[in-house]
Amino acid sequence: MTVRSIPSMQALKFQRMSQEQQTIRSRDFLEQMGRRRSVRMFSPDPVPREVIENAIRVASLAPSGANQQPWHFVLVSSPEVKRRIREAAEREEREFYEHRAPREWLEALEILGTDPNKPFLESAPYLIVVFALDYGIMTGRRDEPIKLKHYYVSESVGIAVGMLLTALHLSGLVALTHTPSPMGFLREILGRPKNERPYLLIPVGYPAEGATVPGINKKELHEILQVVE
Ligand code: IYR
Repeated sequence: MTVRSIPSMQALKFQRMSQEQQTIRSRDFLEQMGRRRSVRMFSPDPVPREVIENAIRVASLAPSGANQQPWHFVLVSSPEVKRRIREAAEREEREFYEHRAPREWLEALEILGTDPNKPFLESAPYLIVVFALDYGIMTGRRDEPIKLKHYYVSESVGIAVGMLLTALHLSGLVALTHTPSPMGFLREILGRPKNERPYLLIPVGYPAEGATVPGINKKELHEILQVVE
């Protein structure tokens, strides 16, 4: 990115729907999204690369603080790099489950049945690694690098990931938001610069034959919504 310029205002492209159409669309979308699940058992079947790239394009359309788009995505399909990521993640996860995690945290995780083994990091055909950029690096007039502070980074990247997960689901894929902690190894393995903080590791693909998921429920609307009229 080079020195910024200020864009002019332009007409919004927006088409109003009838209320009937809005209702039908919203119900259909709700029903489709109700089938989204976090999946930990992947088939190694390949996925069309364009489908993943389009989902990342959708993520890139997310709103962000001052439109700074403080994200970077790395798409990994190399078996060798996936193996290195799995090894490093399992090393951290073993430490987490055996030493670092307080009992209260392990108890909260019991409903998911997770453990330090992360075979999905190799079996999923793609890993999308999401980085959050706390600052950007611009090029000055004399080609010198200038740090540009970013605003609302976690909010912006969180929204982009929400849109990414939605796009992947609606494209017929399954995914997992995985957070081995700490995730610094991702920056090293993938050779990303210091201003990029690993944010999430998202295996993507098709579910394995006979895949299972935890029998968990979402809260009802009345539990999460208060209406003020
Ligand atoms: N990162 C660990 C533990 C874990 C933590 C939470 I909070 C989860 O929702 C799921 C897992 C793991 O991936 O196993």
